[in-house]
Amino acid sequence: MSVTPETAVSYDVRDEVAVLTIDFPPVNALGEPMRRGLAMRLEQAAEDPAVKAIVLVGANDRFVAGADIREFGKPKQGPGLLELQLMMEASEKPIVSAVDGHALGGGLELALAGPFRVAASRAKIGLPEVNLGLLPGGGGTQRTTRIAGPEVALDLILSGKHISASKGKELGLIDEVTDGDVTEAAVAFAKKKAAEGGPYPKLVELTDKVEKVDFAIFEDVRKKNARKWKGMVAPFKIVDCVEAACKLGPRDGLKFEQDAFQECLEAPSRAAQIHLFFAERTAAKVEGLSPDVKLKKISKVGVIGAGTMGGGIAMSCINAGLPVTILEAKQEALDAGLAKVKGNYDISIKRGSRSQEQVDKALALLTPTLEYADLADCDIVIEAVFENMAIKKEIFGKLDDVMKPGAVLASNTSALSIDEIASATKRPGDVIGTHFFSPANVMKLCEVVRGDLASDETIATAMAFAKQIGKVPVLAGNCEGFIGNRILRVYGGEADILLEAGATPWQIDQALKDFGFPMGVFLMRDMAGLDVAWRMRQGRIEAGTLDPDSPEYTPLADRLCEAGRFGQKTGSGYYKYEGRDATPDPEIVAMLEEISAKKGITRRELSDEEIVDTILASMVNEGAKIVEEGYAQRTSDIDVTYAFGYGFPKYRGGPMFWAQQKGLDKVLEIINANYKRYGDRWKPAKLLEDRVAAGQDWEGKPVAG
Ligand code: 3H9
Repeated sequence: MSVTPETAVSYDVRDEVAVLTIDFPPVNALGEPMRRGLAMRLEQAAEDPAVKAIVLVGANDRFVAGADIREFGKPKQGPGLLELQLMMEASEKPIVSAVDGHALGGGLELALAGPFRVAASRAKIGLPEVNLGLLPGGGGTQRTTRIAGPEVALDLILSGKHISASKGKELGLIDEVTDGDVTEAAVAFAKKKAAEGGPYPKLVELTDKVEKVDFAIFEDVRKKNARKWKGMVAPFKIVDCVEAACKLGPRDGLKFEQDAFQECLEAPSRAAQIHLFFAERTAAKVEGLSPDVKLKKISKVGVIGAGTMGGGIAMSCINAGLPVTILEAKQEALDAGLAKVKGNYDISIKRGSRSQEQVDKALALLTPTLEYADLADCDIVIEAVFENMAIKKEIFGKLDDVMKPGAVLASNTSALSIDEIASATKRPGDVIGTHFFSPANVMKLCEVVRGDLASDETIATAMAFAKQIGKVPVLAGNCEGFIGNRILRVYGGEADILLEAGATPWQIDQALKDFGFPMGVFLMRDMAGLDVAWRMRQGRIEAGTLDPDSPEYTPLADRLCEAGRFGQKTGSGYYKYEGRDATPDPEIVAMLEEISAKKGITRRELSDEEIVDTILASMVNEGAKIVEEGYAQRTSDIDVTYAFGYGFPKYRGGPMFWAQQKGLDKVLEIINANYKRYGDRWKPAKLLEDRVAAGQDWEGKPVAG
């Protein structure tokens, strides 16, 4: 059934109060029919002689999730949010917003345009526009500052966090919180206000919180975050707007905010972040599953291994309220793992990100054990021991013996074949990879790796479970390195080649940092330690799967390890270290000159642009191959993987989106130039060639111009 303004907002009079119910699935966003409907109903209520007050409520227990993000970048139709807000401010009848579920972004701004808000105690409110490369453009920066003061406004709007109704009340954003039916409470509240009589407050005109402001706070925030916000537009504009709320009158402040909103709308980072918003939600969807697939209910989790990964995975689960039994082979390892988990929680208490009460509640859900039998009733068990196939197979054999039928058996492997792990059980359909990223309690990405025999139920359940514990799931096929590490290996290799061509580790790292990565390739390797990869290379050389005499073999990392330079932990690697501080080391340049000379390479100056383009083009080409080979469902899944697991700057939307913004044809040119220079490993992905030949973007839509 198509949505019309009449159905998007319905009208009902209860006890002299007009109840306007917004029903615009899925999340009651401020889309065109809804805005038209609301304008129409506000007028109807204003003119209705039987009505003394107005209540705005959202259907299906949710208020309004903000502007309709699908409309950004399209021509505006119908009344805008600002027009609705003017109508609400001008209303002679008191308007009460009844907030349940979420009031976010433009949704909260809508509620703040009226004089009063009653919220259900479970409701959450927030101004999360910054996560979309935007700022609250419906008066949010002005009203929040005037209601709660600039410090609160900066914290709320720059973090984009959702806060509880009771916190909202504490800040003055909510008038009343109820455990009962929010519409009933709002109707009663509205009747009371109508009986008391007007004029009703206009929140944008409040002054006491913007009167004695220390203006130094704005410069402090800008300075403190200058590095973190590099390349972004919205956070700086948010600070400007909150400052403007303290300096300008209410109407000028609103105008200032609208101009700043427009600038954010036009910035490329807005398109990138909105791309990621939808990409994240699309990534959770699995194509081709049987329509009657049923999710298995996950209410108890087992984790095998209490090391860094196991502990982090367990924390993610208990933070989400799921009981976890964590198993180790030896008591000392179990004790050390639990101590680490507690230590992590202590840090979060000190930082103020969690309360003692929340931590106690989470830790009460964690049960340590040394016995496999104690895992028997878990709905999912996640193995997180070190990467050794024989050990993993032994563990999965034991799990096969003890776990209840239908339990999901997951491995956190980052490199080993899920099919081979599954072969150790008599129930390969229940086996799946859940590859978390370190620190697992913080990092959002979870690659769900489907083996050939994984059942539809297991796949769907693992994807839903990842969401349940607050992760961003991406489905990957069982290829070497899955999605993320397969691409990492390719672009790490290209970075090594660039060193031999004439670059230095610090030039490459700085170029990547300037692009927006939190850290460059070589600093990251130094932090992780170079010795493990060295041993793996030696193993592969001995096994004959890696040829150290091939011209493509880049020996610098071996030279470093032979010299005992294992990275930060030994005081030197690609850099020299004083504690954690890295400095460039001329010895590395000498080593590189020798390596290049031996290979007959004349070292040359490389521009930062060439470095970034080469590294990114290699990521894009590999990403396209992964999609083409069916190991990822779609190109936007590559973006989600990189933005949520590998530090790719979110305001650039991910590597595949970057390629699209640069022009797929331009990226293909870079790939072809390298193909000519280096040969096969740069062979262009067919998917990319096909899209360029057809003048299409990744989704097959025609490219404008
Ligand atoms: C803004 O308000 C600007 C103003 O300041 C200025 C105006 C002048 N629009 O997340 P879910 C879709 S900017 C359109 O899986 P949940 C979503 O794509 C906005 N669509 O559900 C998905 O579609 P599909 C500020 C939206 O229950 C479906 O709804 N607001 C929007 O896990 C379900 O989404 C925000 O940033 C939207 N605004 O979480 C809030 N929101 O089923 C953004 C969602 O086809 N939204 N969809 O894949 C959220 O944070 C979450 O969706 C929410 C629900 C918490 C509401």
